[in-house]
Amino acid sequence: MVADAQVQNDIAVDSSEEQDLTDGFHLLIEALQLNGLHTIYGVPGIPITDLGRMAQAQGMRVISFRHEQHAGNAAAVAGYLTGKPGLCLTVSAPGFLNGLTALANATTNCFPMILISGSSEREIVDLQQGDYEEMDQLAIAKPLCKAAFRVLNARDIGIGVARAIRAAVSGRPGGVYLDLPAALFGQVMDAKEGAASLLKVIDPAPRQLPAPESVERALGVLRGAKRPLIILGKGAAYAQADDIVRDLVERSGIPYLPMSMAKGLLPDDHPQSAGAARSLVLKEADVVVMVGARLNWLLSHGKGKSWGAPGSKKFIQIDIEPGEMDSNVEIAAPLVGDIASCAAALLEGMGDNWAAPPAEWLAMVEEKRSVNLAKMAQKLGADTTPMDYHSALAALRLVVKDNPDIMLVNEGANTLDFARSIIDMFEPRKRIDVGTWGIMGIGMGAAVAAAIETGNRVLCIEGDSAFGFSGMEIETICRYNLPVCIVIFNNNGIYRGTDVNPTGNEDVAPTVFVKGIRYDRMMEAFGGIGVHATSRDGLDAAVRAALESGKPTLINAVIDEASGTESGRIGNLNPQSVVKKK
Ligand code: ADP
Ligand code: TPW
Ligand code: MG
Repeated sequence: MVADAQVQNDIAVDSSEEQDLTDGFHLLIEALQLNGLHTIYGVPGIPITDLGRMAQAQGMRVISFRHEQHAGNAAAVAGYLTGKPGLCLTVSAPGFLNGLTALANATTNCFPMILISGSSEREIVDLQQGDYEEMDQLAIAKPLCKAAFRVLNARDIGIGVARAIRAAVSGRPGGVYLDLPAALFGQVMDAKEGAASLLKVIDPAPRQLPAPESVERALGVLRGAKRPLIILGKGAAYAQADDIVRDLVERSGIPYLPMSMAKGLLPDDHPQSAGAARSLVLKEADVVVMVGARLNWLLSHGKGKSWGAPGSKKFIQIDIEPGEMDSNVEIAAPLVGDIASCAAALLEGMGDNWAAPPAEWLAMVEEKRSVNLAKMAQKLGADTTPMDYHSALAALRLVVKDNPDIMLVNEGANTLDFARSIIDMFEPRKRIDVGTWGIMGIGMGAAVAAAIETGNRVLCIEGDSAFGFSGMEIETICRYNLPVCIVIFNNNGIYRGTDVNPTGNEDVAPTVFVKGIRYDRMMEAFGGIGVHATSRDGLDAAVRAALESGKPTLINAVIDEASGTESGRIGNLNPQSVVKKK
């Protein structure tokens, strides 16, 4: 293949003349490095094995996974945490498809990433002549990501990378596919011309200022509010405008509700947090300021019973994507721009004498909040054997409180929903979870990226089913000796371990796993530390030891198999059969 590629060289190579040459491999690596992209998550193989080797040799960090989906999830999380596109590198067809789920998921979550995939020979693929791993990858990727590009000539690599970066991070961030046919890597060109063809993208995610009249309109709506509420979403966390968002919340005096991954943008114990009065504020608020959050299923589309009487609310929405406005309900004051600029403009318009929301509203929220917090404290006090979700999470809650800088990764159904509401977060962008799709399988990829990108310790709280989707990557965690502690909430299955097969035949129910699995022994197989924890104290001690040592650790936490509920907190989304079969 490489030999073929060299036939296509743009320039004739005259061996009698001393000429410095470069090739597609080197140009790609240099283009990435020039743009400050120094880490690749991927799986090697034809045609990108040498690319990984050379990237490592040139000083890039190349993190090899056991499956592309997890490398892709790592790249997406790297994008979320850094605001630069995370890179995922895959082989053609099957490797590409494995990475594509992560690319689509990144796009859905508005995380910037670039899936770079090698592909087979264009001429053969397009004539469907049966090449090795033949597939029209560009066409398949297109509907599943924000933008998709193919580079055919080495001299276009610089532009291709620049376009991919800009598409990933500008406007609403998302996933970009970059298709690189095998022949490209071996293409040779003059080194000087090659260097000149690369570009460092200038201002890849330019500020987008809101129109002054939009700001005025928003302030007008806000001034008329009697029961205002701010909802912070993961877009606000992504924007890294932490101080300005905090200023907006505090100067306005408005209660706020963090969406799952926005927890910690302001500390969850902040006096204005309405997290513990969620149902009340959603129902009763008359003006809702959405900051980098969408009115999708996670917020019941901004309508219905949980939002109180129809027409009882006005929405102000800050978002960089104009098309997001009115997606589900009317937005009374759309504020299109980046969060930092929009929040700054609102703050300026508010001035220093902005009136706090009516005391009656604040008292109503506070009362509900303290009642709910007291209820929760009581539930967390019970130390049950076997552990249930509350008793296990009571221990982990304190671990996070004592270590506010740790990165928390969380997936599962009950394991997710309980952990999200029980574990307070204290710093921005420390919580990574299943995101907009509620997807299982982000766990280990997210853990690897969290450790690599931040250098912090990572605590993963995983349902036993959720863990299974990416479990093999604990070898990756051990191989790179990452400070990751995985706690598996082992309740023998999906939602519960108690379902039975009503027919009485030998197959177990579809939601049930082998009873009493010892996941801790998997970790030992890879040289990590495995712990079997059957009590709250045992769990607490094991997690603290893991964080102290920084060694890859997996704790198999035994959870009462009857303590979960169907689909955690979203059981209402399950369709129900009305037909009764005997
Ligand atoms: P959550 O799930 O936390 O509610 P979503 O993913 O639904 O959050 O919403 C995030 C929103 O933030 C998206 O609509 C996206 O366009 C927007 N967004 C992302 N980055 C920025 C930014 N820098 N400025 C403004 N809006 C942003
Ligand atoms: C890619 C469907 C939602 S939650 C879940 C599945 C399979 C697992 C729940 O069990 P777990 O948690 O993790 O043991 P717990 O504490 O309730 O027992 N495939 C994908 N994504 C989703 N969301 C599913 C399937 C699902
Ligand atoms: Mg489970």
